[in-house]
Amino acid sequence: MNRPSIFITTAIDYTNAPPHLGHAYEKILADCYARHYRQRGKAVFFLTGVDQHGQKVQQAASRAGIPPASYASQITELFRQLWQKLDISYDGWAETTHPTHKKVVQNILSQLLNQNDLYKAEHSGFYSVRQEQFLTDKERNEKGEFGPEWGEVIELVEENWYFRLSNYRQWLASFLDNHPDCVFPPFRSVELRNAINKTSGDLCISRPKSRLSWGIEFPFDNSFVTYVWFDALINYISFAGFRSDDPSEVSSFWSRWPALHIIGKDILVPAHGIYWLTMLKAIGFSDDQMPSFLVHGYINIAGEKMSKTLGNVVDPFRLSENYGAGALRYYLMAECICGQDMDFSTERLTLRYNSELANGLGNLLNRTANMVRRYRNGTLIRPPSPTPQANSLISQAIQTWQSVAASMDAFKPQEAIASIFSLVDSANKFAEAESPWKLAKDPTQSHRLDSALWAMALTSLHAASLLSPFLPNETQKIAAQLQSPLLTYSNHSSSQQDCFQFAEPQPVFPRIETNTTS
Ligand code: ME8
Repeated sequence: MNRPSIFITTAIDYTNAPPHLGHAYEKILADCYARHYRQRGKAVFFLTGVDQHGQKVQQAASRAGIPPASYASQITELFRQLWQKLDISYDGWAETTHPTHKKVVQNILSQLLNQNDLYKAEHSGFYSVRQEQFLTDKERNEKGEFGPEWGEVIELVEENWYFRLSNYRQWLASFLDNHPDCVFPPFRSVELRNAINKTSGDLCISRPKSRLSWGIEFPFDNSFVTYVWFDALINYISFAGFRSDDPSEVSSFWSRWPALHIIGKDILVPAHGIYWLTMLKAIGFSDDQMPSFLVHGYINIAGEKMSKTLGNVVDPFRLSENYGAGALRYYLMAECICGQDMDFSTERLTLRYNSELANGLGNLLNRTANMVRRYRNGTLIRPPSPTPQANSLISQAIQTWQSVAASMDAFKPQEAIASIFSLVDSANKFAEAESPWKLAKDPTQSHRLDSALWAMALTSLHAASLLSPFLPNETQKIAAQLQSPLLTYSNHSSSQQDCFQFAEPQPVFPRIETNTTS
């Protein structure tokens, strides 16, 4: 990540149902990255939002007996509230019903028509009336039939607009051969490359208004709306200034682009890896302007996929009410391995929070604050030449910044957190070894006492600063207690800090009692 700016996006979430823990995980992951790169002095543009069109939303609205626009805006509000509760610091917000987005989508459709990348054709096939979709052989059951879940299945002939994806298939295959690193983790890149070999044909990108009205109208054929994916993917550029009427917005767009898209494993193939890359190529983006993908795994519950049918969908509002947004953010980032599925458990959340935050960092901070107040009246002056033991702890703190940056760049946030906690551990062990409470009894040990307390206070500040992308709220409280601003990558090693003035100690990480329910 040597670029001076970074453009992070997440998938925009369907507004057909309220947010679940999987949505929260993706946004927290992206937010930790956005905050981490801001701390490294990069110009970050973090875009997220909601996918408001399409059949799923139209169907959910009709079940609720309200117009799709009202339904989508109610669910949109829930997403916005959740991101606020979870301290998600996005810079751009995408709502696909926004007129600016609609204009960009229509503009792209017209461009593709003019360059002969679109054509109209008839398709005949089996169609599920209940699910309102064409069925393929993949939907047949073991008996080779369309099961009762599809309701009445009829043969239907329908005219639609198609995007000449097949014109770009060869390009996509060689692009991926030359840029396998554009997808992380590597096995997902292989999965995408294999999928390209199996794809054929073009992409149907319209739906007749007679069966789906909730979408963006074709600018040159008003009896059709745009297929939801063709509409939704464009959010990544339409809400970042691409083809804006304002030239300064357009130049900001090009200073941000290409994006790092953070998406779940279910939407790499075919949506992002095939549709989006070929769409960008057709619009005119060069190979150097292609985005990259961080593909995360799923949050499962007791080994099972979260689903309404299983009744195991975890409500992130309730979790953050019961445990606090910080505990949830911390646990998800400390335990996830980017790219792999993760089993969610409130027991693990409680265990990690209590042992690492309450007992680890919380304890370091409390004992430091209490001793500085007791032995130094709350004010600690930097000793001119700290003891070698204190210096060694301080050097570890300074080195941790590099390990954290390297782990984050390698998409290993769990390793970044582990190196911060090895620093906290060292500081607590240092406290035991130095035993400032014993040094305080002997006036000849005054310099050693100052050194020990100084190293502990400074390490608390380093650890809190390094953790701030993960725990923005709690680490601000630590900074307030140390009466000292959090450090950044540009000032951590040359900090001119020469004094700590401790405020009244407040427990920043109160223990979670194990009888709290999820
Ligand atoms: O796919 N664990 O929306 P969506 C982790 N609107 N992540 C999960 C998850 C889980 N259990 N379940 C879903 C859409 N996700 C489209 C995206 S982008 C132009 C349009 C992730 O609400 C999922 O992988 O179904 C996706 O990245 C995001 O949540 C939104 O899913």
